[in-house]
Amino acid sequence: MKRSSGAVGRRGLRAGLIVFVLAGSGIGVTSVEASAATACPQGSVCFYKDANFQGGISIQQRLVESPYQIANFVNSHFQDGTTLENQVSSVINNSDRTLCLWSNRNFQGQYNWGVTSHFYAAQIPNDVMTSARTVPAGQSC
Ligand SMILES: [Ca+2]
Repeated sequence: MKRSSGAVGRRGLRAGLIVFVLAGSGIGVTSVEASAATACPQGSVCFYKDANFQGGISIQQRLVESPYQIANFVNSHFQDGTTLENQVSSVINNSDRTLCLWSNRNFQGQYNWGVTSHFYAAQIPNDVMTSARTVPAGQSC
């Protein structure tokens, strides 16, 4: 997945990420939302290898139940067996918690990213995320 300008370069957590859905590759918000709803089960956090929920899915149960975190993506995988580390490009958070992502292991790094409960991000900073955790809705990462 090539990096798309406009979806990267700013730091900080954001709520909802609607701006980045609109700034994606031209796919309408309505169609993205419909496909997202069917692709990621209710209550789950789903990572995708490519933008717009393409290229392979990974559903990470450790983010929606104890320990509610993955300190290093290197040993987590997409369904095709490839590592999550530095590969995630879009995210659906269909859980009741806020999802937080970082570009380095142990919740560190240049990029952090927040995806509100029951929201999605059709494009996040491409191929850099390496750790994640969830917090109760309304709490900061
Ligand atoms: Ca990717």
